[in-house]
Amino acid sequence: MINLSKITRNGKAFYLAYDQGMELSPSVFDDESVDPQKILEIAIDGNFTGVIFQKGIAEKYYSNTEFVQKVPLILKLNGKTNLVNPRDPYSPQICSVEEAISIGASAVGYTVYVGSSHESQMFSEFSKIEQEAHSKDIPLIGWMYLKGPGTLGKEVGELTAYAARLGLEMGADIIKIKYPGSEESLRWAVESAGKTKVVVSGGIKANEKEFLNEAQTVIDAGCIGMAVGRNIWQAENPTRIANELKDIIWQ
Ligand code: FBP
Repeated sequence: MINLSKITRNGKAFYLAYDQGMELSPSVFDDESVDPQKILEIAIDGNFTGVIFQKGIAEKYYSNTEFVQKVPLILKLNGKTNLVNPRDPYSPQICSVEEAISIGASAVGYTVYVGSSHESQMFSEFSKIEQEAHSKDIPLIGWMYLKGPGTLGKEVGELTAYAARLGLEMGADIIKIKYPGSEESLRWAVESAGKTKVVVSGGIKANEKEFLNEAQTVIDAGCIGMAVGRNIWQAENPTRIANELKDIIWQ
């Protein structure tokens, strides 16, 4: 088993996601959140157990700075825009494990679109990353997202459990999934993931109370934490919501 202590605290995880500039476009930012430096400040004030960047931002704002000692870096190794083929996505690898380590990453991440017809390409990239990351004791986080023609007409709860199981079988140490809509479905996904730990993503900015209620359900279902972006840095007071979320995760 790969040691997760660099990116967890007492077995729990709290990640600040900031790859949305590439994935969704800068339209999700305001004058503050468009600045990666501000995100690093939130990550430290909020005592996150990791910040998630693509390599360009990590190189320019994290590598060789004071932040290296203060918050662990999780580097996304693949990425795509939302401009191309949204119904059958493929997110190509754009950074190697070696490069991630040289930038200062404590863990690496890769998105698999479960249900995409590009499955074989993603499996092949994922398995090479898994082999290299684990040979260097670097944890691998699988973003296991349901997108593509194979998901059409299927039930989200069962598909989420399938995605979770896939993460286990492919060798992910942690998987990041979307909330499937009920505690029962999420609990089944966590069971399906076995010894692979589960975190849930934040999604679009929601009402704070509803978001925190969902976070409680996530923890009750057996997840080790959350990987959140927009619900933190789009909030009026990011540190306050981060603290409330932290209380739920480490209750
Ligand atoms: P959020 O908390 O902002 O949803 O971030 C989580 C995340 O997985 C990001 O890492 C990624 O950029 C984004 O969601 C993808 O969103 P979508 O699935 O809507 O394209």
